[in-house]
Amino acid sequence: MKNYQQDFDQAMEKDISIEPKDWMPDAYRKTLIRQIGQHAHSEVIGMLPEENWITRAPSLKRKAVLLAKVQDEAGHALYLYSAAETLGADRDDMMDKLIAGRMKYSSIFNYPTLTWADVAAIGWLVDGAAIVNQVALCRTSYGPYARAMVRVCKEESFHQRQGFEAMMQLANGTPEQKQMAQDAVNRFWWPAQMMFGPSDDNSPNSAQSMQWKIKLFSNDALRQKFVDNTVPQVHMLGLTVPDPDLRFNEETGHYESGAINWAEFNDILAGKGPCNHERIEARRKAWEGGKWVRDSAAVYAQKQHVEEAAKVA
Ligand code: FAQ
Repeated sequence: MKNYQQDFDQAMEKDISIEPKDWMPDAYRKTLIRQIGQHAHSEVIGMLPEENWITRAPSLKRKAVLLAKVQDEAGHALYLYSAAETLGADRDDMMDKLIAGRMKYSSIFNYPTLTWADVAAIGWLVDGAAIVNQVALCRTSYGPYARAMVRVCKEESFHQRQGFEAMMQLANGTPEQKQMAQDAVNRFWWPAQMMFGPSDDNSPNSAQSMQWKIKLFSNDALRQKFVDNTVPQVHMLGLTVPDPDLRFNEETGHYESGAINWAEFNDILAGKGPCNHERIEARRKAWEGGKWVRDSAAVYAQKQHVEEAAKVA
């Protein structure tokens, strides 16, 4: 008799990706739906703080770039919802759970974008952090998720560069513009680090997800990579890192950061961040407002199906 668990374990050992029709443990499927669903929701909610600036971008060029970026994020959500559907998840159900607060999205999108520099900081720091996490996910064990990440990473790297370039222009501008850039770094530096999740000794899902090769690196390892990549970029801009305890360790070749404010992170996860309510409300309105479009598309698809079936008969 076929031993499904053994085949799965061997695939894990040999780094053979798991595909939708392969047998997989229920808990593996559940964990993937949780993570991919949260990731998809983050892309959708992540459009809101940026969309807020489309009408106020400082030039036509900036507006065109921002529009393209926000559209890319919608595309990422579509790949990710589709990947979750290959595991048997239902898109409407995932959306209902998001709106009811029973599925999470990234903590970072509960902060407001107060100035244009915040939009630049999102492109540079938030997409920068997302890339560090997602490059690792290009080799995650579930095939459809890994393949979606390859394309997402290409687009995110364009986002990161445009954010850095927008930041560079501000940092090299008037003293007021430079101050605006510094204020944005001050606001987004720590929240960007929190995107990687709780510290390793406080991350309930990591051990199992690493055993299943869903996660290839721990939360802290990826956070460290982000800090090592980004501190020199802050300095290159002539700005400062808002961490008085930051120091470079010559022996390890890594930056050592000060303590993260985990109480702030936990508050955000508990729905008590500055924009939690506003973000979910915006999503609820869009979801309810778009119902007639989804219903019409479903009726049209059904009609096409009946007509095709009649032709075959
Ligand atoms: N925010 O045990 P762990 C982007 C939750 S994409 C909210 O360590 P895990 C693109 C976690 O779900 C950004 N919740 O969990 C863009 C779990 O709760 P649960 C999104 C968080 O899954 C840019 C609990 O805490 N990227 O930005 C967060 O092993 C610009 C315990 O944590 C992804 O989703 C958080 N930051 O590791 C778009 C990447 N961290 O579910 C627009 C894929 C943790 O048990 C504009 N996801 N939690 O109730 C992952 O790699 C992982 O899910 C982690 C968390 C690393 C986020």
